[in-house]
Amino acid sequence: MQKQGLENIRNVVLLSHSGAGKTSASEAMLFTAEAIKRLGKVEEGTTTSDYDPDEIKRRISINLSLLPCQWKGAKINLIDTPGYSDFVGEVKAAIRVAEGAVIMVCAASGVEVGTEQTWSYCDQAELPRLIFINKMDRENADFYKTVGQIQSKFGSRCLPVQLPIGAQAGFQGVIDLLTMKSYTSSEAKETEFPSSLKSQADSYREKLIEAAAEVDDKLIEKYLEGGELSQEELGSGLRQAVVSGKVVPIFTGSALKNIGFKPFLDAICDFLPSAKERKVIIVSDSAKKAELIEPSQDAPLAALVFKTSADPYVGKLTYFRVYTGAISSNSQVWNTTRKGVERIGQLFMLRGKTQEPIPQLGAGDMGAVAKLTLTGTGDTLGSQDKPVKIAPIEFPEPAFSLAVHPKTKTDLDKLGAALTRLAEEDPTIRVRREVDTNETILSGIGESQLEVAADKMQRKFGVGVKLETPKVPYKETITVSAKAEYKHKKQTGGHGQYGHVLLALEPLPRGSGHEFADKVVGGRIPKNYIPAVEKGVNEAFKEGVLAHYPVTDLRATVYDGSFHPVDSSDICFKIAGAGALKKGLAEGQPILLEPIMNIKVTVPEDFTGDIIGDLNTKRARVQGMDTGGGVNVIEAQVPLAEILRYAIDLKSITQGRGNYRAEFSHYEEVPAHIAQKIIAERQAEKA
Ligand SMILES: Nc1nc2c(ncn2[C@@H]2O[C@H](COP(=O)(O)OP(=O)(O)OP(=O)(O)O)[C@@H](O)[C@H]2O)c(=O)[nH]1
Ligand SMILES: [Mg+2]
Repeated sequence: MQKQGLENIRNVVLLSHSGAGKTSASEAMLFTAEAIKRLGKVEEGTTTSDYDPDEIKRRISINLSLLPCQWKGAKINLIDTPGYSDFVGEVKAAIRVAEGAVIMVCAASGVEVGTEQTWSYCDQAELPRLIFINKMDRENADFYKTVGQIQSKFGSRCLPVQLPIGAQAGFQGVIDLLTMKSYTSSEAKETEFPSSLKSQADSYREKLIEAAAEVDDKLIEKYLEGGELSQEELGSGLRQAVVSGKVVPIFTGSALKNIGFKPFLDAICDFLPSAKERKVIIVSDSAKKAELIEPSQDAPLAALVFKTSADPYVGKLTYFRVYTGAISSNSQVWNTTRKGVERIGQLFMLRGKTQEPIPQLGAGDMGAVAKLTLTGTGDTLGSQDKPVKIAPIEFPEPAFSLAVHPKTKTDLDKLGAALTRLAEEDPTIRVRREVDTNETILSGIGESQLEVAADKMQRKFGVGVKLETPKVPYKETITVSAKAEYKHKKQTGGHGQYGHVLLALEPLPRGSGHEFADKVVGGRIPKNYIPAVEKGVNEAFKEGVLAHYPVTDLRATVYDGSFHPVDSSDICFKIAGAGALKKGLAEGQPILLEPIMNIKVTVPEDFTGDIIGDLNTKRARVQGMDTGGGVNVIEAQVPLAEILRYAIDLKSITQGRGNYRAEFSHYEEVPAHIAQKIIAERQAEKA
């Protein structure tokens, strides 16, 4: 692969809802650019991008893939991303290291929720973009209807630069409105212009010329005076318009039939910004503020790590994008995020699973290196002399959790290490231990993502796990003060057993936890036995009398008792302490407590009624609502037990347009009719 200057590199992310054809289109582009010899198919599991066994099995992309190719002297680093919303972390990482985006839209199904979502990510990142209307060969494919949808959702700045020749089974090729040339067949041979499309093409071309002229004072003057813009002027005007986001050109074709990709690769080179044209935000420790730096070859190294994966052959593989300077094989760099030296072994240029060893990677380019020890996703690799830190990638917070149960004892032993690596690979996955329920909780964006994670644990790390809905950490407490007495007395042959304890229990406010106090006077229980009583009480706090849940929010005071000079011992007083507490709990009109969460649901306005209606069925108390920009943020308090699968409910109510965050607020009494059910289930479980 030849060495590239910054201005000859295009880092381009492919985005869309699942199934629009990103992976197929990237395969067609690699084939057209002769980077691969055989055109693979998603259906057959043979594409360059979807090489992972989990991707082949499910026929969807799960990971971002780097797919470089050479086109007209430029190096294009295509980055294919998953369209399924659970894998949004990969999309965010890919967007961060690209200068331009291609949004794929299916000619038959049109603009979908996922299309709007990726569009808004591009807006947030201010990413110049091209639209490709794919699947023109498919039944029901309708270019003009799709263009209409695109324009009504994303504005009139979206303008066709191509028109299709034919549609569905009759789809043959495309007309380029800039050059007024037409291309048919997968070889993209230039053919005679179809005369039937002439007047339509002229009118679309006119709109394009006007939009291109508008970005440049000289061009608009010429245009308004009725002058013809030259081919060059038209191209450069359009480029400016695309780079500044004033125009989003629409292309079309068929990935399956490999039609339309030659002119599309041209367009990527001609219209999308080069690696030189997009500044990167850096944060400096000293100044404590963000600044922008320009990509440049002649500066110390600054490279952003945007992905970490566990490769079956080389081990941990770190993907990075160089912004300034260069990075060489067999060298040392400074990890400016973690402030430590990192040894760099062999660098690779990746194309799907292919790893081509390379000596160096320069500014603007991206690649990977194996076996870094210190470095994680989001870190900057740089130089110690001039340690710049690139602003890290912002990943969405996990919103869906499942409990992980190892299948066997061997699986249990390997579980911790596997989970650590899983979280290292996917920044949207978190692992934590829930002490109250004694479960390991795996959190992420959605159910499919966690299922894939479980498959991956089995395949990559040899750890078998079952995923289950997490248990709710219920607690128990009492509602009235109570007194209880317990005498542990046994006379068996020689040495007997004797411990006698009187406890007073009183409820404490929510969130107080449990306390133990000693008010024994006159040595009725000798001081040296009090710690044993406390131990017994504390142990009994671990399991309440209603449903074996931990006891909280009460004080147990030992105020009287008696002892035997020979038969008493620590163990006897421990038993008596525990026994007294159990009796007292039963006397104190015990209740079940459940965790209440503060939840913030962000949805487009139209869904507000449905969301509130649904929350009401979940015993929620809506506390308030923030409106603005067509989006409502609903705040509510809701029992954790009701929102264990809320990510799934929310997705189905809003077709994926909503998101939410929940955090623990406090414990509250479980309503009696629900408590009865929980107690019955728990007792059945214990039996
Ligand atoms: N008829 C037709 N089918 C296509 C075309 N492009 C892709 N497909 C099919 O559509 C399905 C999805 O294609 P993919 O390339 O996997 O789509 P994707 O956008 O990568 O999907 P995700 O990875 O899930 O986001 C596959 O069955 C493809 O064979 C096309 O141009 N025409
Ligand atoms: Mg794909």
